[in-house]
Amino acid sequence: FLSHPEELGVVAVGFSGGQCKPGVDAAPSALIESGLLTQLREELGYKLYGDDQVHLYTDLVPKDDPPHRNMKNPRAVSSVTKRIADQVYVQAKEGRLVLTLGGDHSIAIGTIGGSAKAIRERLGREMAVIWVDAHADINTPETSGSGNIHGMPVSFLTGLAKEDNPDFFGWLKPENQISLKKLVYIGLRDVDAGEKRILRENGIKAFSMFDIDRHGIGRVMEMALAHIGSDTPIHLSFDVDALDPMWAPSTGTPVRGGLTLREGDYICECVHETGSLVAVDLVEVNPSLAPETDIGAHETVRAGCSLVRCALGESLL
Ligand code: 5AB
Ligand code: MN
Ligand code: MN
Ligand code: MN
Repeated sequence: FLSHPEELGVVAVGFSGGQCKPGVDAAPSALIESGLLTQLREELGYKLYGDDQVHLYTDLVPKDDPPHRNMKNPRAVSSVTKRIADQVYVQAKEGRLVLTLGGDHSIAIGTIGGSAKAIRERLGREMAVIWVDAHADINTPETSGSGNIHGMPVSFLTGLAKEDNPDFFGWLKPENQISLKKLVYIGLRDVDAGEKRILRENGIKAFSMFDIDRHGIGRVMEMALAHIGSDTPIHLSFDVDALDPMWAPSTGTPVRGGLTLREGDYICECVHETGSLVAVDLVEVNPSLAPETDIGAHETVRAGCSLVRCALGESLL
């Protein structure tokens, strides 16, 4: 699905407005300083495109941003994700694989919004999304208990949450959205009651930690990819909190009982192996949240780099 498989469009987004804990905005710089982009260039042979800088988008954050429909920082998140959608779209429209380094998971409104539109225009096809996360991030503004938009991106991206005002995600048009049938979750273990109802009522495909324990990650990946169907472009959105806090403690909403680093890497390898990957997000690394020692932050950044390298083909012999 890529016209230039060796070209990688990189979007680095230091944005934290989709939740309340500062620090997740420092993740792209931490990942880059630890050598991620150099490895992709020198070891994996990618040609890198996009801006070299990490975008903080402070110009898009209004001084006054009161809640709207219970959402916190709604204007900031809406205008930043709109800008991200444009950036990702430009790279994806060129036929490049797009890597976005977040940032909190609200940025996926932009990354998926941008790649879904480019894939539709370029290939005339609907893209699938593999959402790897401890959480389902499918609250509507009304079901959300926290008001944090990083728990809502999937509801806006699938049209479950509706809003016409362009200041509050009304800029998302059908071409930016994805079908609930083409969405697959892996790693779920902390899903709100309202989200469980949404998953059930819409028949959304989800592999929880229970399914991974029962079938093993190998079988789960077979089933997940079978659900999507071969020959479908895939956007992989990986929340580092899908990993167990043993491997990724520095994240805003850690949940015990998660994936091992090896299971996370395996998910990324399987997606790469399909040859259908068109975009990858790595989100929710927060280097300032390092329980006990600063080994935590270092290990989490290292885990994030490993996931990205696997998704981009490092393990191919
Ligand atoms: B993350 C929670 N469901 O809506 C909510 O880290 C947590 O992007 C959301 O997966 C976690 O606030 C968002 C309780
Ligand atoms: Mn080119
Ligand atoms: Mn998430
Ligand atoms: Mn999460």
